[in-house]
Amino acid sequence: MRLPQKPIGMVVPIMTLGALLDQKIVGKRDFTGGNLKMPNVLSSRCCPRAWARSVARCLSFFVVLVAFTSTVAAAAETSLLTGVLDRLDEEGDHHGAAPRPDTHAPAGLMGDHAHKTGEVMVEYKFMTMSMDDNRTGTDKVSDAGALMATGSMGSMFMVAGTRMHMDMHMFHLMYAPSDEFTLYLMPMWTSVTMDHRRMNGTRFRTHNEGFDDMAAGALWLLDKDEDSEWIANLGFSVPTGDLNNTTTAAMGGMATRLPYPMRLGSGTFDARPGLTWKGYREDGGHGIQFQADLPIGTNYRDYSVGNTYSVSGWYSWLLGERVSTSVRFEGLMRENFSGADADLDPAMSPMARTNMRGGDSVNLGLGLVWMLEGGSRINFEWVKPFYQDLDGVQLETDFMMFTSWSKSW
Ligand SMILES: [Cu+2]
Repeated sequence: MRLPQKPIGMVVPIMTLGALLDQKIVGKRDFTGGNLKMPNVLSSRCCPRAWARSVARCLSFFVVLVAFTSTVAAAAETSLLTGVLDRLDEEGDHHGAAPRPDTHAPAGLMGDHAHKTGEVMVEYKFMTMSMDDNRTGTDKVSDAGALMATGSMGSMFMVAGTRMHMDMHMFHLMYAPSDEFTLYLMPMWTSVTMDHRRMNGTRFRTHNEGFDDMAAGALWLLDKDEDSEWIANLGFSVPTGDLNNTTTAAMGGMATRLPYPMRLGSGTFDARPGLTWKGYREDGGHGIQFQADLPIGTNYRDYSVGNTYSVSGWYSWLLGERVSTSVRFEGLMRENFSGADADLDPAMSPMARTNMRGGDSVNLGLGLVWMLEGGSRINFEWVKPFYQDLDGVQLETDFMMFTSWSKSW
């Protein structure tokens, strides 16, 4: 009875992955050798790129559709066979001797689980992200090529970023006043280091760190039956991150404002609504999550970061009572900023351009959850973008890694 469902759930995403990888290889070109005939990255996209973008969008939605249909099929199937969540309740998700590891989603997601009345959870989550080389649209460009991709009639940028490394330390606190609502608070500390190249070939490094915007909200358990649950995330962020930090490395000792990608937050209150559906099988779990980040109004530096939308579908397998592993596909859409910080000169660097902030990506995540003695969890996920289409010139993401330790009581 289970047999037909499982191959469909696995094979189609793998085929889709193959198609996307092919597309990326075909689309890859390198702009080296001082060729000034760069495509105008600000004008409407050329046909192959527009085609690639629509294909990627179709494929990412196809992945989600497949994940959705396979999870619904699995839910229909397992509800006939078992009451997995009933057994969870009997065992006690957080109180029992052997709770399932996979009631938490892969580590790259949050807002994915609710707690029972009176429960408290503490979590420390560490995220590291590495970005190397620039990309315009789906094409890689050299460091020199990134300086030329201005789009404004032959002039070049003075500076472009060549590499960025970001670490985030997240302290996650959850408390459930009732079975229906779980409240959460998540202060974050961000550290960013970026390497740059100037037009004359010289290089320099800048660094910024401090509190990022703080996430908070309530998770609302909309519905729960014996082996599936719906959770709405009534989330928001508080602008605790500083946008004013400066560097003296760029302009020979003179303090200049750090550009958009190195700033510690949006500067606005953001609405962060989300919706998660999770289902459980005897041998694992699966789920879908939609999550948005919508800045409200304009910040004190006269701009507004772009809306962000993500959709994830994942599938997990129990490898034993204490360990589960997962595969996740994520489609991520970032819009460009509006307004502009008057202290940043958009002719200086692509990182000072509000119209070079958006882009789409499709990511693959491989995860592992490990329940320790005493009921705490280690949750790990490695995330690799395999398709990126970026507006203007921007650093491309090479990988992200999430590691967390959590315990509830
Ligand atoms: Cu929790």
